This record gives sequence, C-alpha cells and structure tokens, in this order.
Amino acid sequence: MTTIENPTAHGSGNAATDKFKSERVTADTSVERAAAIYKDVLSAFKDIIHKHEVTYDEYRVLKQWMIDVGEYGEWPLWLDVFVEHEVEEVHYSRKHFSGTKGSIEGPYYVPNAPKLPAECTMPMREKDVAAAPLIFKGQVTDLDGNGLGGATVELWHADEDGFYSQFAPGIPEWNLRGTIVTDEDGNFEITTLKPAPYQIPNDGPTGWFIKSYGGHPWRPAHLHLMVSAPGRNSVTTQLYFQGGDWVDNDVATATKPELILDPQPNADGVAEVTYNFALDPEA
Ligand code: MBD
Ligand code: FE
Repeated sequence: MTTIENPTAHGSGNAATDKFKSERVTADTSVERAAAIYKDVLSAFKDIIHKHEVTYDEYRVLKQWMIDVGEYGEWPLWLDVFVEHEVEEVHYSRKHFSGTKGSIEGPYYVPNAPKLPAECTMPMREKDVAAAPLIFKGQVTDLDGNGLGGATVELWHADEDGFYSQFAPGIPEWNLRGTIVTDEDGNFEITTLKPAPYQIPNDGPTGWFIKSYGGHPWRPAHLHLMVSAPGRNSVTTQLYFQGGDWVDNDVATATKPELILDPQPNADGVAEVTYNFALDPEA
C-alpha cells in the first residue's frame, strides 16, 4: 500500500492508480469489436476537431494535460468522474437487470474490508463518532423479496472532511470501510456517520480541467455500496440524501432517483433510514 503524504489530488491519485494497477485487467474483446470501437472513437475526435476548428495550441495543451493526468496518477479519478457513469448505465441495461439500480464504483473502493456482523458500527475514530450519526438498515433479498442470509454489504464512504481511508494521510486503514454480513433473514443494521457533500480532489489536472470549462468539483454526500450473495448478481451502487446539496448537480452525474435516502430521527433523535437491496440472478 502506498503511503499518502498529502491529502492532495496527487496523493490520492497515486494511491488510486497504484490500487488499480495492482490488478492486471483484461477484456475478451474481439478484433472486430475493437476495430469498430476504435474507428468510432477516432471518427468522433475527427468530427470534434473539425467542428470546433481546434487549434495547434489547443492540441498541445491537450497533450500536456494528458501527460499531467498520468503523472499525477489522476486517470482513475478523471475517468470515474467523467466516463464511468455511461459504462454503468450500459452495463445495467444490456443485462436487463431489474433489481436495485447500480451507480459508479469510483476510484476509492478497496476489496476485503474486515467483516462485520449484521448489526454493527463501522470502524471509526473519535472525531467520526462526534459527527452526525446515521443508522442505516435494510434487507438484502432476491427479486421476489426472499431474504438472502449471509449476503455481504460492502460499505465505504468519506469522513466529515471528505477523506477516504487509504486515500488520504493519517486515517486508520479500514476507517469507514466494512464488509457487513447479513443475518439469516438478509437483514442488516449499520451505525455509521452521515457523510458530507464531497469535493473531488481538484488541486491537480482534474481540477484544472474543471476550471477550464467553468464547472464545479462537487458530488452530493454519498455512501458507496457493493452488495453480493451467492448465485446473485452483485450490485455496485451509491446512496444519496434527499434535499442535500449537489444531488441535482453531481460532477460525476451518478445520482438516480431510486438511490435517494430520506433519514428521519428515531426515538433517540438519531437519523435512521431503511433501504432494501434486491439482487438479480447471476447474469
Ligand atoms: C469519489 O468519492 C467518488 O465517489 C467519485 C465517483 C469520484 C471521485 C471521488
Ligand atoms: Fe465517493
């Protein structure tokens, strides 16, 4: 694991790049399919260059920027913010899924977070305990509503300052990360904290890119989840908060109306919400 010296785009970017590189990925794309895709990519580039009469200066700035993105380790960040959403939509629709909607994984998932029982509190520091607590409960089921005992709910999210463990310095390795195992009826009840709206790291080339077109770097407050059970399709998704800032204007365009929580105070005054996950059969 890389040591992150600064909570900067460069620091988190390098950590995300190292994590991604640790797994060598492949795809079983045929030569014909590769040819069709690359031809369309290049043809789209060609059309854009002609349509906007792109200048040599602009071309060189692009080249320099792409080199910078790589050197800062920001390809996972930039791609997941600006491109992953489209791939996720296609993934969900081409398999004709009808269970819980997915959303993008983003650059900060880490597999194999420590296992936690169905009723649990997320690993957190004192400063996290002092933040706004959230009780998040629900059931993992199949498409007919049958509970799936022993399903896993992997949950990871940022702290109040917008930092993810393993991608910012000085945070315990598995802070606000866990693999929750549902009880025999598929239920879980997790105590965590309500994350705050989140600025993607923007002091590097991804931030320069956003500034260059007058955009903003914000994502709404969100929980990341990966829900799995034997024989079922795993769903990678995110949950957001009703009425929260940036829910309607996410830089990563990854919100969906089905993925919005509306926690209410329980008898103890703690924000509590129920959200159930329905998993499609394995595709
Ligand atoms: C995040 O936390 C995130 O969820 C995405 C999609 C991109 C950057 C940081
Ligand atoms: Fe995130």
